[in-house]
Parts: sequence; structure tokens; C-alpha cells
Amino acid sequence: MTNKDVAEKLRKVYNLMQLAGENRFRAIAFDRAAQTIEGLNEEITTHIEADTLTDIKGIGKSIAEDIKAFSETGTMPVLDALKEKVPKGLIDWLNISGLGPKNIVKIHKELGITEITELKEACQSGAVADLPGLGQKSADKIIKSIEYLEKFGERARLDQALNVAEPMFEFVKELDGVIKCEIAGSLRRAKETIGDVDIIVAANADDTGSIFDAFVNHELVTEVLGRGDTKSSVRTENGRQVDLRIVSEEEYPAALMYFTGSKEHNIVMRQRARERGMALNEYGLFKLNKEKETDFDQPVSASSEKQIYNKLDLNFIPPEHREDYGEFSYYEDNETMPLVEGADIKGVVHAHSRWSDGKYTIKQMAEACIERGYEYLAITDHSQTAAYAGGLTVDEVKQQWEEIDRLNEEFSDKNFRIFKGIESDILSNGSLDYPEKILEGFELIIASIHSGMEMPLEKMMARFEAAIRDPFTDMIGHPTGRLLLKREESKLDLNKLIELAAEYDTAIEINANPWRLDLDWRYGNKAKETGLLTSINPDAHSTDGIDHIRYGVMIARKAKFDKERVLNTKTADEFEAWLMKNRRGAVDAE
Ligand code: DGT
Ligand code: CA
Ligand code: CA
Ligand code: ZN
Repeated sequence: MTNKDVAEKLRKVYNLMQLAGENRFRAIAFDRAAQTIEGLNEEITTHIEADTLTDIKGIGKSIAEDIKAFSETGTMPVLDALKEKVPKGLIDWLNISGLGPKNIVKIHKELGITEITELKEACQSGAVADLPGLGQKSADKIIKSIEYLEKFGERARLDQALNVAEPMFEFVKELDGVIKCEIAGSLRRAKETIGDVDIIVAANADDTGSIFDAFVNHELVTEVLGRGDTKSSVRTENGRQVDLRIVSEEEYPAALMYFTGSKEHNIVMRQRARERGMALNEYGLFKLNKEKETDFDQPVSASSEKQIYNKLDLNFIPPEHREDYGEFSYYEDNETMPLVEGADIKGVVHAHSRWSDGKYTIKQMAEACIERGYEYLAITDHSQTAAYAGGLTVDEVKQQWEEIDRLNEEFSDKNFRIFKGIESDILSNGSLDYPEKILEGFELIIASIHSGMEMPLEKMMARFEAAIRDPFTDMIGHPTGRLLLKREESKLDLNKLIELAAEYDTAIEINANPWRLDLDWRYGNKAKETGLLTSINPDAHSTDGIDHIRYGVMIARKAKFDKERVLNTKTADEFEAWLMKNRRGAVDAE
């Protein structure tokens, strides 16, 4: 149970009390308590153990009881009672910006509705505008907020978050008084979705005011959510929240480490500190006193994250590995882990052209690759069954091959090659989508599932297994079929899939499209252990789509892939040799 967990619960009480029409001052006491606990320098659990909760300013006897109950039972009686009183759907209305609890209660009572969808309709029909004290303007504002909620939800994809974070970061970094600055949080850890963006700055106390002024006035900011002495939060044009925290130069390494997370990683780090007679928190590393409490007068000097790790008998752990996914045992013994880099990628594998559902011709795609410094392009349009995506008939495949031959001649003086590939559907029985004599003509075959994705697990695994064992398959495309924040993954046993693929020398792509980022990095340990090969594939449907490779590299690093296990770090000749070898497997099998 963390301070944040407790604060969240108390804030929930505060919100529900307002919806239940409870005494306002009683409600506010819960909000204040939440705020106090968030700002606490020590863990609330130490107060529970020592029975000193009421020593904390703003925490009276009754709230102390609620906190104790929460620590013992995981819930608070006051909260349970409120949940009985307030209709479930109504709680979500609190997320609608510009709609306060008073109006929520009014609309609910007058119109008898509880769901957000009903509220939107009531705003559109004029029913809300007719209520006393609301009017058309309020109704329109509510519609806008609901649409905004529908559009952005609570989390953003990696690309959406970077689009906000990078310009804000570049801007803050250059401000007067900023000594050090770094993006922290889930974005620094290269998670595939991001809740909010966290930026940490080291600056002198005199400079914080002007830095916050500039930050909240940045052109991307649409709303200032809060501004304090050490933290400001804003909402930006496309709906993302950005938190800026300013700390002293001394606190910076520990603060950067703390706010980079993950929470799970931090918990282990704090534990390691205690085992070594120290305390680690967002302010620094300190010695423990005789009572085993943090001795703030005895800081252990550490001027970088690396030094903090070293003091806890660890080598530096790169941010993308801070998930408590095996990093502690690895970095106890190893100085670094070799990881693939953007500059290692030599070829663009998995791209669509106008022949199927891409926006550009093969030639345009090839030129865009050359412009970006790549050596080859594997065009992989959709196969015949994917009619909805313009999948290629056998005739079209043959015409496309002729076009690629022509283009390769044209590009020969540019030292650039186009490979004849296909993204073949895996049919429901597990076979590929063309007769063998056509399959033979492709240099690269990516096998993907695009239909029948809701199969039961066992059938799905049999389907994948057939595709993996098919000697023509070079790699599996977007294995889980997930669309982040939009569509769930198929039911499948990824550990087993990775084992099979490794066994049959079939690669599993890291689909770098930010909607997918599939293979999931959480299976990186398994992939490493089995020696699974991958390829960082943009799944580009346009020239811009080639740049998805960047997100794929972030995820591949998080998933612990080194250059040797990423096929498109090979030169065109090496890549061709790998494909030929894989294909010989096909010939031998006949
Ligand atoms: P997000 O924003 O949901 O994508 O994920 P994060 O990891 O960026 O989380 P966020 O923004 O709530 O907090 C940033 C970091 O601060 C988080 O990764 C770890 C640290 N942190 C926040 N709250 C707690 C806490 O209650 N306990 C510990 N140990 N660390 C915390
Ligand atoms: Ca965050
Ligand atoms: Ca945050
Ligand atoms: Zn696909």
C-alpha cells in the first residue's frame, strides 16, 4: 500500500461524497487529507505501524480509522456506504471537464439518467439546456468534453505522447535557470501506452517561478491543471497531461530515478537500500538512524543515477528495463546489455504499396527509404484472401514481380534493392494464401492473421503452429493482432509461440506501428532465452509510415533484443543469404 494508493482512495471518498450530497466541509477534509498524504516524506505504512496517523496535520481520528481499515481490509467502510448511494455510471461523469458535482446531481435528478451516453443525448436534445442554471452554452461545453473523453481516453499511444513530450521537453531544456532536464515516467521507460508525461528539471529555487511561468504559457498548453512550488500540471492541445517537477541539483538524480519508475522497480530499489542500512526516496539516498528511520541529515552522496545504482550494488539499469522484469539479477552481474539501436537498422521490411492498401507506389516507397539512408525495402502487400485490403491475385503478384525487377535495374547504381515479399494471410486451417508455385517466387513471406481472430486458444495455436512450421514462412506478423487502446489481443499462448518460432527458425516481427507494438516487450525474456529472431518492421502504408521504425526500436530495446537477433540490421546481401537459407529449408522439406 503506497501513499498514492491511500490518497487515491481518500479522493474517491471526496468525489462520491459530493455526488451523494454530503456535507461539503466533511468532503473537503478527505480531499485535504489526500493532498497531505501525497506530499508526505515518509511512507504512510510507518505511521500505521507506529499508530501515529493522527500526528499528521489534517488527519483526524475518523480519517485515521478509515486509513487503518483500508490497510487491513483493502477497502473503507465509508467508501462502501457511498458506493451504495451513488449510481455507478454517475461516477464517470466526474471525468467530464467543466461539469462539477452540483450540476451532475442536478442533471441526474431532473432527467433520471446515469450513463455518459445518455448525458450526451440529453445535451444534444436540449433537455440539459432547459434545466435551470445550465443553458445551451453549458450543454455544448459538456458535449465537447464528452467527445474529448471518447477521443483520447485515459492513456495515449507512444507516438501521441512523444508528439507532445518532445516539443515541451526541448522548450523547457533551453529555459534560463534549467541546469538539468529529462523526460521521466513511462515515456522514458518506453512503455507502449502513456498515462501522463513527466518532466523533471534541476534548478535553483530562485528560478522555479520563471520556469513554471514559461511552461504553463507554452503554445501547446490549453489548460493549467495545477501549479505549486515544485510541480505544475497542464493539459495540452491534444489532451495529454504533462507534469513538470523542479528539484534542486542535489535531489535531481534521486528524483529522476523515482519519477522514472516503474513503481515496481522503485519498490525493489527501496528494499535494497534498507537492506544496506540506507533509505532511498525521491529526495535522495540517506543513512538510516538507530530507529531505522531515514536520517535526512546524513545523505549518501550520489551525483547521478549510476552512482545510486552502484551504491546499491547494481550496475546502471537503462530506463527501458526498469520494470522489475528480471533486471535486478542481470545488472547485479553484468555491466551492460547489448541492445539494438536505430542506426543499426539497414532495411525496411514490411511495407505496403498501392498494389494493396498502401498510399504510394513501390517506386515512391523505395525513394523514401533511400532518402532515409536505408539499403533495401521488402515490399509485402496483402495476399489474395484479404480482399478488403486490396490483396493481390495471382496475376497481380506476377505483374508486381515484373515491376520490382524493373525497379531493381533502375536502382542498381544507387546500391539499393527491393525484395519481393508478401504479407500472406494465415488461413483458418493455418496454411498460407497462395499455391506453392507462387509462394516459391517470393523472396520473403510474412505470415499474419487478419480474420478469424476470435478463435479459441487451442485452435489459434494450431493455426499458428502450422504457419510457423510451413517452410515458406520467414516471419510471423503482428502475432497478437492487438490495436492498442482499441482492440484486445487474440487468445494465444505467446510463450509457446516463441518457443515454436525459435525452434523452426521462423522470426516473429516487432510490428513498429504505434497502434500495435506487437510482439509485446513483456515476452522479451522468453525471446532472449530461446534465441528468437525478430525484425523491426514499420508495417508502412505510406512514406511517413517508414518512420514507425523508431517506436519499434524502442520496444525492441525494452524487450532486450541485441543487433544479432534483429534481421533487418543485416546488409542487403546478408539479409538475402538468410532468406535463401530459410528457403532451402523449404526445398529440403519437399
Ligand atoms: P503512466 O503515467 O501511467 O504511463 O505511468 P508512470 O510510470 O509515468 O506513472 P506516474 O506518472 O503516475 O508516476 C511517475 C513515476 O513516479 C512512476 O513510474 C513511479 C513514481 N511513483 C509514482 N507514485 C508512486 C508510488 O506511489 N510509489 C512509488 N514507489 N513510486 C511512485
Ligand atoms: Ca507518467
Ligand atoms: Ca505523472
Ligand atoms: Zn498485417
